[in-house]
Amino acid sequence: MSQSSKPLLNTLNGERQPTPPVWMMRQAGRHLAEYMELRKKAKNFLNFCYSPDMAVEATLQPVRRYGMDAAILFCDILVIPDALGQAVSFVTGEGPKLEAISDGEPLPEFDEAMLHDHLAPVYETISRLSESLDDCVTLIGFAGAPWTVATYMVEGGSSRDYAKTRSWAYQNPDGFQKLIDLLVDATASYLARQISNGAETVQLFDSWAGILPPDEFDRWVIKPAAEIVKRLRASHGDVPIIGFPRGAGAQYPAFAERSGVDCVSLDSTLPLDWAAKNLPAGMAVQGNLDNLLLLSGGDVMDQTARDIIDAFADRPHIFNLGHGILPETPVAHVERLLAVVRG
Ligand code: 1CP
Repeated sequence: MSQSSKPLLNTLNGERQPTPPVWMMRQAGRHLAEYMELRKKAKNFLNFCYSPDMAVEATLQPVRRYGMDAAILFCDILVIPDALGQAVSFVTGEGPKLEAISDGEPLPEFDEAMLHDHLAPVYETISRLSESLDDCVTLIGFAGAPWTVATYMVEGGSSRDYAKTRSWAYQNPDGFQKLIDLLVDATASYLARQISNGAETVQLFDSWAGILPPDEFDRWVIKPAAEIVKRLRASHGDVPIIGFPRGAGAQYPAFAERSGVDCVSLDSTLPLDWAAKNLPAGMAVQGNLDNLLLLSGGDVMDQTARDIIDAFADRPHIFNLGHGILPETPVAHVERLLAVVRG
């Protein structure tokens, strides 16, 4: 296998690197002063996502400041409901707001041409990034996984217990399946277009996968991911895919074996020795420092980072957090963590 000049892409392709490549989920935005400056110029958050000039700049900020091995597209998982016609707004301090949909109401139509038309600025952002990034940096595209995006569409925003979504899925699984199928179609098509515009890998964020019992996890998390992977393999067989079923716990190995992804992103709750032993041998993993430990910093952070690197010493490993970087995280802690990881 020929090595590219990109350590992160090589890792995803199964080639373990002497030093784990590193990036951090939600590295763009949130904790950077230069992001907050840029954010002031946008009319609202979605407008920011749909403005290639600003989105390119936000994507590049953490790469410039820290020399991360990857740039992740600056966008949000909720552009999919927005593009499907379920208007999304972000209220500062309150999170996303959508007009909730429920069982019995007609679902949005899937009109592929309309979807791509709406998301054209995102593709423009990706193609500009792909031309401007340094040779050693990997460009990551992403989308929310159907289950996680469905929770926002059904709850109308963030939720503590996802009761409406879970009730719908229990009471009328065939009806709920139609919503998931719609999201599989939209997400697969969206990711394929990100790849054809220059994304070198894509990550599927299933942030709320961890609340589902095993049968539900299989139907609403593993199967939709497997279908998206299958479609991307058909159109772009050589592009590696990262899956992040956050909170999946004991169900991580089943996801790793059956979704078809090339790499699983691990949250911080997994015991390292258990994960190293129970995930398929040789499979690439990404993770998994607690984002609060990065915020806290200090010797415990350094030691935990070394333990993570040691635990995955015999497989391809990308160093990352177990969930997104928190807004209050000091830049100095990120710098220190990078120094530890890179020796
Ligand atoms: O006003 C602002 O600046 C909005 C804050 C913000 C930002 C910077 C939101 C609102 N989204 C984003 C960007 C974003 N979101 C990225 C871009 C790249 C990066 O920051 O590095 C990515 C990858 C996401 C993904 C995302 N959005 C997820 C999955 C990952 C995760 O953290 O679990 C989820 C669940 C969302 C939904 C979302 N977007 C924003 C908010 C406040 C929320 C709700 C979160 C919740 O329900 O807890």
